[in-house]
Amino acid sequence: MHAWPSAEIPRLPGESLPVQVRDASSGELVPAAPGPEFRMYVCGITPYDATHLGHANTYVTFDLLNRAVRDSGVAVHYVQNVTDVDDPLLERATATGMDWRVLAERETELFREDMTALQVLAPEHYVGAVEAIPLINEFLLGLRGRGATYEVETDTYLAVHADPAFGGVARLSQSQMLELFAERGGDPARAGKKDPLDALVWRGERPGEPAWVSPAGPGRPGWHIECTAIAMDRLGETVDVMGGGRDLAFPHHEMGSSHAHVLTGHPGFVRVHVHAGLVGYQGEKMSKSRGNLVFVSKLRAAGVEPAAIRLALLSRHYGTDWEWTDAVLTQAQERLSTWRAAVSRPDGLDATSTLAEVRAALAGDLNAPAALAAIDAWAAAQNATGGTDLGAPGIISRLSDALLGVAL
Ligand code: 5CA
Ligand code: ZN
Repeated sequence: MHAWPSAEIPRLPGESLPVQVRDASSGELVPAAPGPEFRMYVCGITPYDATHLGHANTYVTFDLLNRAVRDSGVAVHYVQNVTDVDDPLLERATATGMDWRVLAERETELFREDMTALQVLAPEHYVGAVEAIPLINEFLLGLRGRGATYEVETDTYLAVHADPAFGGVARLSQSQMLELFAERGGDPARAGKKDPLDALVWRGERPGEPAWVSPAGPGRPGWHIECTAIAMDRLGETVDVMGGGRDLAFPHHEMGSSHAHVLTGHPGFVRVHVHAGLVGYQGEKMSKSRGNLVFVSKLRAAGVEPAAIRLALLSRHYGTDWEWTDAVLTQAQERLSTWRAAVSRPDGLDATSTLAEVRAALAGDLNAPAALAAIDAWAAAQNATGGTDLGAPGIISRLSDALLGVAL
């Protein structure tokens, strides 16, 4: 499917640094893009409702990584999916009396508008689960060829222990895995499974549900196989960064990796998992199922500038869980005004060291709050005293635009 338009990235003077990120599995800082090309897959939305600030935070996080890696001179290949057929989408469509396809298209279109407004660079490939079914079918044949699948009634499962590296992504205990699996779409208690953690790779047709032809019979894809099949088709057998919110570590990314390992026969699918912290609201994780949502589109409709929303998201380090409040937004709006006033002055305070500080902050595990602090310091001094470097305001504008995605 089509993605959304990307704004042009201004060029910046000088050299940047190689980017490091924290590997969510090992906890270590590692180079994000050690080669000449950087392959990134980020899990996309399930389009049954509008983009909330938790989603936006995740996509802005990976946009920051995309921008920092590009600035370091590395070519970026970025792929994102849309889970445009899955249980929650079908349930919402039934509950609201809508055709599931119409609902998915409507919410995907709203997501595109939100991403465009937030100045998130579009992925090179934006792929829906439905359009990926031929890839998933091939993947199913491959897994079956490895002797790793089995059936329970009309459903097909992959035996997790066919992957000797299973468990290496989230590194949880058996009881933690069982608990999260039950909470997040898995079916550990289903009778007939060989292991409670075996994942559904193909769900046989049910009355009233959409179904497609496959080597596993008519039905629809399991969740994890979708992302693995799309990532391997567009990026190859190894991706540099597999990204998403922290709630995807288990089971989604764990299962996705195990699917790939079983297919390829080696455990090298993902080099680094990067997980964004979860944004909460009113004391709980913002989630569609809890209903405590702040929608990007509603803020925009109320006249809030997308650049301020983006600055609000950047004011917290991506690795932490944090709580959205009105004060976070107000502070971002004030910051945006201060920066704009500073770059609008007819004189200029030298910005060379600010550029270096912002680059260093982002190269060190995407430390956006430190990057904002560096520009705050420049803006405060510029607003107080100014200077004689007439090119400096332009450098700050371009760096805010190119590296932070905030046009001043
Ligand atoms: N379609 C699947 C991924 S293949 C899915 O998880 N969709 S989603 O719509 O539920 O979430 C989209 C992305 O937003 C995921 O990366 C998820 O981890 C992230 N996300 C969801 N809620 C939050 C939150 N409260 N804070 C931060 N990120 C979140
Ligand atoms: Zn995914």
